Amino acid sequence: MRYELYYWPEIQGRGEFVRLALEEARADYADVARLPEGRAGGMRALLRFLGDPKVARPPFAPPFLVAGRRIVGQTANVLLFLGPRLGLAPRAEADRLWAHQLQLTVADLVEEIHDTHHPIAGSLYYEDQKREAKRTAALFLAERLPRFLGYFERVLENNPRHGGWLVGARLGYVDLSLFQVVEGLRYAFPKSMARLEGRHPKLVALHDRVALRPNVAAYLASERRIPFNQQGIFRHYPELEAPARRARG
Ligand SMILES: N[C@@H](CCC(=O)N[C@@H](CS)C(=O)NCC(=O)O)C(=O)O
Repeated sequence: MRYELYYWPEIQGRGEFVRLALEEARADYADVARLPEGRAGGMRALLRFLGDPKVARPPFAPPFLVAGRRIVGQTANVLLFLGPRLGLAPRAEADRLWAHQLQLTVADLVEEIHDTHHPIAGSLYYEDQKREAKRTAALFLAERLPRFLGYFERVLENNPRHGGWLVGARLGYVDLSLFQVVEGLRYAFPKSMARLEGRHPKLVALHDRVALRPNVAAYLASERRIPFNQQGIFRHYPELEAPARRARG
């Protein structure tokens, strides 16, 4: 099966969670919007798909995947679809649901990370919501991030298979996503991560093991991996890590 991934060509964004699964499995896929502009590739192909009135089940936003006649949108849903096909999902239904639940929690975390620099609206520039971003980021780093990281650490600790992966005894798509979250957080919030990582040794170990997977390592070293930048979900604005000013009164 040749898969077509549709995602914005210049950022890792949410598309990266799908890319990592396809790359780990060495799946045959095209990153359509990054292909030369034409009927079968480029941004026009992506936009045409989004706007095509003939598509009965259109995706709301990228990333989405085309597999034969099927079009699958929503990152967690794409991974739910791809997981068993790429050998990155557990067999039992209860375990698949659990993996999907964790992936949806990753999606929640990603949304909150995005909101640290765009708390008011995605359509406004960061510079136009900087004050609100500072408040949002301070609360995110003090309250929400430790809660999310602590949760995933607990999930790793509680996995009865104790193999270092989130679900069962084998690497799955959620492990790849959590690797990406740690990578992104290190880029966006290096000081906070330096402070928090010591408390989350299993999460750090998971990250390191994923980075050593031969297919992942080859991908990360390739030109297919877009570097982090200031347009994606993970952005490094040093001012968002500055210590919060004490509230008065
Ligand atoms: N919940 C969706 C969110 C999709 C999403 O927000 N995609 C962004 C890029 S990462 C986008 O292009 N949004 C355009 C829009 O919402 O209009 C998912 O996890 O896939």
